[in-house]
Amino acid sequence: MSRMSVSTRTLAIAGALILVIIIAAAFMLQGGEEQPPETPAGGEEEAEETTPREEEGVETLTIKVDLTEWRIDLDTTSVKRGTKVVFEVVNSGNYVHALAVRSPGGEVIASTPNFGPGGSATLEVTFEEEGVYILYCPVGNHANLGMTTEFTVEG
Ligand SMILES: [Cu+2]
Repeated sequence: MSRMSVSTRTLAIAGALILVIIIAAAFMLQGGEEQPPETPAGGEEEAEETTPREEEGVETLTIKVDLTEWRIDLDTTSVKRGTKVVFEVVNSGNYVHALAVRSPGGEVIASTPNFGPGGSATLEVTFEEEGVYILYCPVGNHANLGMTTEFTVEG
């Protein structure tokens, strides 16, 4: 009886061990599969591309213009096509003057009002067309007296 008993107990223990191992293995397998895939919260907020907007590539350039008898002096005499120019015009002469801009096609595309000695005016022109423009004083015969100068727009 005692032999049988030992044998039975051994079997029971062995069976229990095997069961434990199987259960343990099952848990381990399950545990390995159950690892939740990490969903990074930061994945949604994609960095917005902050490329500085150069609006249509328009460049602005300030050019000083001096009007006197009988000449026009510019501190810059050429720009690239598409440039927006702000002419800061000063009358340093003794007569009333003004500044006008004539396109290569002969059209007057911009002009300041007439203004007196010591006065100043601002004229904004965006030069879309390539070519040689004329800047001149439209007052009286001032242009004929010398108040005229070329202004080049390069392509
Ligand atoms: Cu003039």
